[in-house]
Amino acid sequence: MAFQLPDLPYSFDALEPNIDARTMEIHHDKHHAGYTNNLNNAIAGTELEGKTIEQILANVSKHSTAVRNNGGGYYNHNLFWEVMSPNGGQINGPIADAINRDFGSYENFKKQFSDAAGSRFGSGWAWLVKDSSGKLAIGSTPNQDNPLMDISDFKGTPVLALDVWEHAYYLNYQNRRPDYISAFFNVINWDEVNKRFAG
Ligand code: MN3
Repeated sequence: MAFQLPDLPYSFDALEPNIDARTMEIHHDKHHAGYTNNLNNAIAGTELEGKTIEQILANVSKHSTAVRNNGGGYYNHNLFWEVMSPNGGQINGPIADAINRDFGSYENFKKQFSDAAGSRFGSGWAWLVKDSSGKLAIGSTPNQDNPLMDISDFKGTPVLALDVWEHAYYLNYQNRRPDYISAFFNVINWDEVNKRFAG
């Protein structure tokens, strides 16, 4: 069974004005679709057919660059769409307590996450992850790498992710990555983050 491009859980314009409809359309229908197709092409006829994306990423060092880049791109965008919502932005639930415990305050968390996203040189992702004890950490990865990959020097179970590739913001924000990062906090789907934190 090949990997499937998931539908966006909301309309292209649902996240406006924080993320514009045209960016969302191209990002999902072209970029994410491309990673999905290229991943399927890269694993076709290999031992990786039938494995879960998590199994593939956990041993990605053994596979081709195409599997690393497109497997990461497939997983990362699946997560990214889910952790945003037009009704997002209001932190609540157990993740709020864990953020206070591990970062001191929501404002400190926001600053550290924004710094990780802003200082990632070139293309990549910022992450909030948990370890096996539930402790949270913030970091970033280059390109389409992610914290599930055995080759990553930043590891953990992702609970929140932000795409800082230029394709994620350039139409609306041009070079102003900090403004895009700031707007992201208005659309974070904390209900979904809580689910991933509990899972
Ligand atoms: Mn992207």
